[in-house]
Amino acid sequence: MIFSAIRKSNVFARWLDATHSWQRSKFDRALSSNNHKGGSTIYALSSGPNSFTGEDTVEFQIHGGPAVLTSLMSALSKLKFRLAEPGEFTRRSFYNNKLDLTEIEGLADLIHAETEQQRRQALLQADGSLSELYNNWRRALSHSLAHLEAHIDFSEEENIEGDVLEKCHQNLKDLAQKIEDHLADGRRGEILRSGVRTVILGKPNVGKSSLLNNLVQRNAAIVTSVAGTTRDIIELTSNISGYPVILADTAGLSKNSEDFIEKEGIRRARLHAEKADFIILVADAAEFQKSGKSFEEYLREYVESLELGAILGGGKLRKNYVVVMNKTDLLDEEVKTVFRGDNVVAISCEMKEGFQDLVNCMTKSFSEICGNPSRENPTISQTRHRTHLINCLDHINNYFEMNSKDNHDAVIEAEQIRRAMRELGKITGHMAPRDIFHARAKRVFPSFFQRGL
Ligand SMILES: Nc1nc2c(ncn2[C@@H]2O[C@H](COP(=O)(O)OP(=O)(O)O)[C@@H](O)[C@H]2O)c(=O)[nH]1
Ligand SMILES: [Mg+2]
Repeated sequence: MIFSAIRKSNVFARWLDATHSWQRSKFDRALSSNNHKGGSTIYALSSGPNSFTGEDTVEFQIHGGPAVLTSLMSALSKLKFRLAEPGEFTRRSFYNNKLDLTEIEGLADLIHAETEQQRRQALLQADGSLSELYNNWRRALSHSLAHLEAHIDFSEEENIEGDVLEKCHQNLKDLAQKIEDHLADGRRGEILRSGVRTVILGKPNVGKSSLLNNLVQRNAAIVTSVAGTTRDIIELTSNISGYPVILADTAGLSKNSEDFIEKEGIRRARLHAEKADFIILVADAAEFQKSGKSFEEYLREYVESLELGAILGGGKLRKNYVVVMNKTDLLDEEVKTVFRGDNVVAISCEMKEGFQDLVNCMTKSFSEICGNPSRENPTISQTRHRTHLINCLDHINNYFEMNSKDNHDAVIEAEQIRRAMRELGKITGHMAPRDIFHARAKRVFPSFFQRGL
């Protein structure tokens, strides 16, 4: 149970002595005079500004019975404490400049992280990896803006270096490139945060639902020998090697279905596949054996017959996929060795064989799809960040476009850089104008300070 003090200084001053050291005995007395006998209560004091909120905070460890808790809460409320509102501690740490918005988002993600990889990404963000990156970029913009404004105000005076503008343009170009590279990350952080959307596709009766059940280790989807059993999409979340996965079982893709419901199921399966991050294409190994074709030929014709060419990438399968040859228990021994290829796995749902190979193959792809976030290379984890970064880049590009025209107006151009800064500030929750002032004041006009102007 967490309480926050409403009148911080007044409340805590009573339990601090003249040297600001915490007097537990005084606090004990205050609680007992309000009818709370805590027994063996442990107090942990974090003094501001080094606490989570930046304010003085005390934590209690008490016996967990409801009566002890009620008595403590009642005593505390008489001592002018009240219950914290939801998120109030975090809000206070934001207002006290202890955490910025990206760190708060990271903290929320950390609390909700369900898999190891999500935890790692959230922890990096909560520890300020994204803030550091965006703050550095914001500082770079503010530096350029300061020089641009100095150029506007004083370009005719001699104390402005001639190549200031060129250097400034180069810095802005470098920054725009960095933002572009950061944006072209294949949405890695966002996918890791929300889960890798994985769709199981294939002909009816090849064992798609059996595969789903084996991956989530329960009978989630109905398995029968009747073709067209699965009609709607069945979606389940799972944790595969620390990666969060949203697995979708679909209706078998058959061209000749006359059944209205099955047709609708197929339409939905295709739509889902188009949006998927990863595709598991299931085929019947026994059917391949019967066909007498080479594996490559069979696979090509199978993809064509399902009309998956466009989704999987023009006949050639796109990168984020695995081909699963199911029902290997029905194969002759010598046929089992023909399934070769980086993204091909042979399994038997019936005998529960080959699943380790499948999981290894999926893990390898997921690590590429989700990336490996690090302190040096943090990834965008929210669409909100992406939107502001795109806006920021647009403003920088607008700046160069305006600047390339005849009779351009330097003041209007500079405003684009100010807007670009503001967009980065919106990601971290910082305000831009104060930064511009500091940059102008400290970096560009140090002599004004010396002269006391
Ligand atoms: N022999 C054998 N039969 C399987 C295997 N996997 C699934 N089946 C059978 O194939 C039929 C269709 O399975 P199902 O999972 O419903 O296929 P779906 O239509 O693709 O979802 C069922 O009768 C399953 O018992 C396997 O590995 N070996
Ligand atoms: Mg099915």
